[in-house]
Amino acid sequence: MPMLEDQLKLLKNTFDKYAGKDADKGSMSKAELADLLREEFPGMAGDKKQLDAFFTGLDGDKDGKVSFPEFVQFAATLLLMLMGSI
Ligand SMILES: [Ca+2]
Repeated sequence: MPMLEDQLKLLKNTFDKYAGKDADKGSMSKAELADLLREEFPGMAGDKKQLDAFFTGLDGDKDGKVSFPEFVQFAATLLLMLMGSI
C-alpha cells in the first residue's frame, strides 16, 4: 500500500478507535478526546481547563462533538506545529 494512503488510513483508524468508545461512533466526545490525548500524547495531557479550550478549538461547528473532518483539521494543524510552520 502506498505510504500516504497508509498514513491516512491510520489517521482514520485512530479517530475510529476513540470515537467508537461511546454510542455515537461517528464523532468524538470530550471524554473520548481526553482519552486520545492521554494515550497518544502523554506529554500534552493537561488539566480540565486546557482540555475544554482544546475541545472548543477543535469543535469548529460548535455542536459539542468532534467529527472526522474536524479531527483531520486538528491533525494537519498539529503537523504544522511540529514542523515549526506555525
Ligand atoms: Ca463538531
